[in-house]
Amino acid sequence: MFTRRQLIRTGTVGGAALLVPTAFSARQPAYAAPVPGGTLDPARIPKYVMPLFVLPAMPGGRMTGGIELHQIAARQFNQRILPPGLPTTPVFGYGRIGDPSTFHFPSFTIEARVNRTTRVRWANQLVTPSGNFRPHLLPVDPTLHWANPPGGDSGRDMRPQFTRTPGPYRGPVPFVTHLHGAHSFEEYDGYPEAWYLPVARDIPGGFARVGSFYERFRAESVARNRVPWPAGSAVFDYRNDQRATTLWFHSHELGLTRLNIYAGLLGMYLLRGGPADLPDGVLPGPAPQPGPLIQRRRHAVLPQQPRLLRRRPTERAVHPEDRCLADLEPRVLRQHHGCQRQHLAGARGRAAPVPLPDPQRLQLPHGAVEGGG
Ligand SMILES: [Cu+2]
Repeated sequence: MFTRRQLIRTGTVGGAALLVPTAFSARQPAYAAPVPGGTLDPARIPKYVMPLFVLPAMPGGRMTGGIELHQIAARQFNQRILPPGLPTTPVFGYGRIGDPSTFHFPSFTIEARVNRTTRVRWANQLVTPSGNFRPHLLPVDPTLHWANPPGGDSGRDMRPQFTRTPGPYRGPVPFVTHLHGAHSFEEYDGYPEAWYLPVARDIPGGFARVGSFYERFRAESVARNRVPWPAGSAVFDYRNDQRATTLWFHSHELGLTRLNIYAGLLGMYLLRGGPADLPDGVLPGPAPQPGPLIQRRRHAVLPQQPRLLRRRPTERAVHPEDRCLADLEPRVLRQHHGCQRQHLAGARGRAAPVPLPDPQRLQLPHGAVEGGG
C-alpha cells in the first residue's frame, strides 16, 4: 500500500516522454512496491529500431452547414511503444469513433481551416468491452484538490478530508479536453471543472458524473448552437478565427491533468489557411527552435526536495537525491521501480525511434503539466 507521500502529487512530465530506469543505488531506497509482472532493463531495450511515427491527419471530418464535424473518443488500448519482441504498452489515447485503427498516443492530428468552425464531440469512452468503467492506468491521489467524483455533486472539485491515508482512487476516470491556444467561448475551453465520466454500467451510486461546470457549459452551448451533448461527451466548437498556427489539445481535468496526459491523452491541431499560413509542407505557426531531436534528460521527480521541482525538465544535472516517480511511470512502461540514472526518450509514442534528419520537420507536443495549462 502506498503512503500518501508515495502517491503521485505533482510532476513535470511530457506526454511524449518515456522514462526508463537503470539500477538504483544503495543510498536511494525505492518508494514503490515492485511492479507486478516484473521489470525491464533499459540497457537491453534496442534503440533506433522503429521508425519515427508520422502522425496522420484525423480522418472523418464531415462538412455540415459550413462546419467540420469530428467525433473523437478517449479510450484505453495497447500500443507498440517498445520495439518488437517486448511487450506492448497500455495507454490512453484519442481516436475517431467508429474507426479503431485511428486510436493512437499521441493522437492523430486534427487539421482545421482558418475561419471555418471545427466542431468536435469529445467522448469519454474509458470503459471495458463489457461496458464497465476502466480505472486509471496510474495511481490517482485522492487527497489532492481534484475532480473527486466520490464526493458526489456537493463534494466534487474539492480537496476531500480523510481521517486515514487512503489508497489510490480506482474509480472511473474524469475527462475533458482543452485545445491549447484556441479562440473559443468559455463553454468550449475545457475547464478543469467541466469534466465528465464515461457512460458505464457500474458507476458507483453517489458519484458525481460530471464536474461542477459541466451543466452550465452544456446549457450555454445548447443555447448558442442547439447541438445536444450526448451522455459521456461534450461538443465543442472551435471557430478558428485566428491566424494559422500549430496548437495542441490535451486532457485537462482538475487534479488529473498530469496523469491523463502522461497516460497519452494529447495531440496536435493544425490550423491552416489565410494570409499567415506557410507553404505546403511547412507547419503553420512559428518555426520550431533548432535543437536536439530527442530530449534525453526529461525526467520527473517527487516533491520531497521542493527545489527539484523548479528544475527545468531538460536540465542536464541530476541531483543525487532526485526521486523519480517510481510508482507512476512503471505502470505505463512496465519497467522496474526505483530511481533512474538513465532515461530512454520517446517521440510520438515510440521508444527511441529513428529520428528524422531535419529537425525543422519535427514538432512534438510536449506537456509541462505541473500546474496544468
Ligand atoms: Cu494546455
